[in-house]
Amino acid sequence: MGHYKSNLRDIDFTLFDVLGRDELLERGPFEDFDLDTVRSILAEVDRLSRQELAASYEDSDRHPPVYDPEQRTVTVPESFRKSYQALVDSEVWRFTVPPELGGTPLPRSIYWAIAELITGSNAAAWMYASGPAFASIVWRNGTESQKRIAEIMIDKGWGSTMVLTEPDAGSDVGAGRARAFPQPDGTWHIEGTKRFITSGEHDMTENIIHLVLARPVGVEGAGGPGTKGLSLFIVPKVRFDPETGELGERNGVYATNVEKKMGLKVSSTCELTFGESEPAVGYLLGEVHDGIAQMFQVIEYARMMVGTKAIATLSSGYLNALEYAKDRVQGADLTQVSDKTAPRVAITRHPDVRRSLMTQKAYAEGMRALVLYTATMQDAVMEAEIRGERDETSERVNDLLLPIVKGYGSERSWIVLGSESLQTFGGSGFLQDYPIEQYVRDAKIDTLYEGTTAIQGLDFFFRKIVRDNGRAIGWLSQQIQATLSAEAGGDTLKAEREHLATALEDAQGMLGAMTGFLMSADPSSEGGDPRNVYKVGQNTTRLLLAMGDVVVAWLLLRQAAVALERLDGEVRPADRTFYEGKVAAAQFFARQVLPRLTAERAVVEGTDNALMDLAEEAF
Ligand code: ST9
Ligand code: FAD
Repeated sequence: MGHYKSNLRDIDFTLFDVLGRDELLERGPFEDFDLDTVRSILAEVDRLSRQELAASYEDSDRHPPVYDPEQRTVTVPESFRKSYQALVDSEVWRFTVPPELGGTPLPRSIYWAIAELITGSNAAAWMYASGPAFASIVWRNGTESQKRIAEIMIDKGWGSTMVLTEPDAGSDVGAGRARAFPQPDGTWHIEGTKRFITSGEHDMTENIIHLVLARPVGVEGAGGPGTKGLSLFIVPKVRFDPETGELGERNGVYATNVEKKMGLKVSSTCELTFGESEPAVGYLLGEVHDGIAQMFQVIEYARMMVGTKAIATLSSGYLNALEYAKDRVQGADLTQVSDKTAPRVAITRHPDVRRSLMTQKAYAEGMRALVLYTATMQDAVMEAEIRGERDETSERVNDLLLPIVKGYGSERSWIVLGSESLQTFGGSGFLQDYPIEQYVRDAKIDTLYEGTTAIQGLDFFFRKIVRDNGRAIGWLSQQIQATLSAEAGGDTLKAEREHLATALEDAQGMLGAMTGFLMSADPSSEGGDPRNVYKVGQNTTRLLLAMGDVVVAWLLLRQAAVALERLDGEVRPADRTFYEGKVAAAQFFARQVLPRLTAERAVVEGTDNALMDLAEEAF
């Protein structure tokens, strides 16, 4: 058996029973898909994930890619190459790209369900195989001739990368120093060193298309300071005929180092040096200097992917822990603990193990619902786009939810994986005999790349709430309120609804206090002190995590209400326990997690600037 344990039952329940995604099928842009077809796609991706993709997970961790500093090449392990090829051969990439590039678009919610299965079993394979998704960005933003490059990228199965980070420009992308020099033939020469570039060099594709942020030099109206002065360039590893894709000379971009990492080792993380001894030729994407906005199209997708990966790992970690706990016999039942001859029981009988397992289940299933609910916003945006319209509410709500999926999803997943899933195995969790220690190592990166949690917190408060004038968060609060008003779950979930109502109030209280700090930081207002913005900054991550808990509790409650309806009718025994588990998870989360938000609110409301006044030497 491979390491990966999927939860197709819960994916199906969330997509169709709770979020009604079947209603999108057999009409409009999705007329070719009926429910049976979609279910069989999910089942096949599930099989692929548990088998071919999971097969190389352990081996490629123990035998990571090898960097040759002489040739500046990277060789990936054979086991991983097979998984990668199986993923490419499955052609799931067709669900990402527009029809013009050979795509067969599925609703985004189904797509992200597929992504859970693949990133949970082998996230690195997903990342190496993202060339077609990158091609769709080139297609969407490119000139006519660049659209041809997008087609070639797909036809030839080329790899691709997103290239932002530099040694002195991580979170602060705008500090980037890589430069782009215009050439008489319309191309650009890129110079500089980029760091930490995922899939930056490998031997699985004949070419790699790098999407590189660099600052144009000597161009009027472009190249200023900060992120707004950055432009986005298509820089191939090997130059090629833009009509036929036939490969030409090696371009002047090389992997000058490959990092040795804590986890996700098979994913090559490269230092890329541009234009060191020969020109690194690039093409300005879309011939417009709008680099950061173009790159954010990639980043938004990648943030969703990273959150999905984290949550997928937690789900498999939980199911591995559950299987172990059912088998592991240790100690007597607590009611018989003084009887030294009492029979030994499986650890699932111990109250603390049950607390731990239910914590894992509630977070894993609640955050799966968070990903899929967010994807329903993308469904609406996609449908509107296809009609030639815009659905601004769904766009805003999707934007609001993205830092929750990425920031909250990765933080909660990593903490619960380490403190609960691994802990369930006792000392065995620390060994390489089980996948869990690799999960903990592999999932840590999710709180770091694509914007650290702190960056997600800042994005959530300043951009997604304040700059949005509270529209998206107001809309979301109304949806939660509507569930409460409709008394979803009837008497059975009355106490849980009360906990949710209090938690929503607490989160709103936190937001209110932070908005107050922000207003009092305005120097033009009476007594305004700019340093009060520090009081906001001390709490942005706290607010993000609190709102994540509220949304997860709400979605668990909605799931439980549906489960209760099903339990009212005829159900098979396996379904009965599934639905009972859904109700139990919602109850557990509402009763044991949400009450903590009242304390978090008190912390926010009591914030002062003592932390910021303290001398650095006192730390
Ligand atoms: C990385 C990669 O870590 C790790 C995994 C690699 C996986 C690769 C495979 C993935 C596949 C991808 C395939 C893609 C295909 C897609 C297919 C689609 C079907 N939302 O606030 P300002 C923009 S990579 C949208 O002043 P600062 C916006 O244009 C490294 N846009 O920022 C804005 O202008 P305006 C990841 C946003 O103070 C402009 O930026 N590194 C958003 O100048 C300036 O905004 C990071 O993530 C947003 N949320 O700069 C860096 N925010 O305001 C983290 C900003 O006029 N750091 N824009 O609209 C940050 O995010 C910083 O906050 C900062 C600050 C750099 C934005
Ligand atoms: P720093 O920005 O130096 O942050 C250090 C600490 O300070 C963090 O805790 C951070 O939260 C905090 N901090 C920084 N600024 C602020 C602030 N304003 N407010 C509050 N706290 C702050 N980049 C790419 O371009 N392409 C890739 O493909 C890619 N893949 C990666 C793969 C791996 C394995 C790794 C490790 C990184 C990758 N990155 C990639 C880079 C990644 O996106 C950055 O590491 C990340 O954005 C953080 O930047 P940094 O490491 O420089 O940390």
